[in-house]
Amino acid sequence: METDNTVGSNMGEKEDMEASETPFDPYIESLRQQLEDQDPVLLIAVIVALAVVVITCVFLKYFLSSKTVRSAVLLVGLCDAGKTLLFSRLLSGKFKRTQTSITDSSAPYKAKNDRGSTWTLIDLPGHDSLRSQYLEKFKSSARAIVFVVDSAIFQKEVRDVAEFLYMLLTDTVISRNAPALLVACNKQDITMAKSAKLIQQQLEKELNTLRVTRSAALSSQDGSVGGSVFLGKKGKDFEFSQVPLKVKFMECSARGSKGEEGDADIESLEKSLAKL
Ligand SMILES: Nc1nc2c(ncn2[C@@H]2O[C@H](COP(=O)(O)OP(=O)(O)O)[C@@H](O)[C@H]2O)c(=O)[nH]1
Ligand SMILES: [Mg+2]
Repeated sequence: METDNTVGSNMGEKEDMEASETPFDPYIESLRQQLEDQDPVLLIAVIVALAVVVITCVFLKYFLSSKTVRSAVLLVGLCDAGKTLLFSRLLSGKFKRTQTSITDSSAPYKAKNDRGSTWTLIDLPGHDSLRSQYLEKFKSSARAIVFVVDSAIFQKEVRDVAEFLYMLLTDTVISRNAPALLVACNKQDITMAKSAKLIQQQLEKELNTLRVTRSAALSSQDGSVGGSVFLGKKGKDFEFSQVPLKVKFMECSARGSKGEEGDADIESLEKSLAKL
């Protein structure tokens, strides 16, 4: 009797153990039964719906991120055009003595509009040897390019300015993204300064000649330079309206008419930055 009891209780324990090892078995079994009973069409529909949700999420993320990535406003131009002073004026309104920049500096810039958009303002060094290297780094994130021109000595620099612009306008990445190109004709406080209209006309003329010489150089080099787009429309004199970028010429003075203590005259630039 005693032994029977022990055997019985042992078997009971064994059963308990088996049951506790897989406590979900009955549920999984019934779930599988239900799924088998169900219409396979419904199952496919559920899977398709899930896939659509996942794909939408991926697309949204890609779309939103590609929009947020392009939030940089680049300050470019030749040396001493006034980029660094403009950078400081846009950010704090203050006058700052500047030194030739050899590296880039960036800061968040709050546009003066109701939306309160914030762009990353980037001051690029203008020196020949560093120019393309920094441009390469930032061009794909550019929402706008502020091209600063020294209007006071423009006549002397017109060729260099045109060459710099040619490089920007024939860049594949820049033409594809088509950021706004704001040409800031700076130093208008100086009496010798050329007007924005005159600067635009002279640059169009210079770019027109540059295009002829450059494409001649390209074809004689069996076109292996590649990677650049044709400037403007073939068979037509070059005009800024022909490029995919929205180009706007404006006059400004980072120094301002009242000198170092006064405010800068940069309203037109600020207005354009607010509309980006
Ligand atoms: N008169 C005048 N001088 C300016 C103006 N903007 C910049 N400058 C001066 O031009 C020089 C070069 O300016 P900077 O900002 O360093 O040029 P960057 O090389 O393009 O960064 C500095 O001495 C500035 O004070 C301006 O609107 N008017
Ligand atoms: Mg500088």
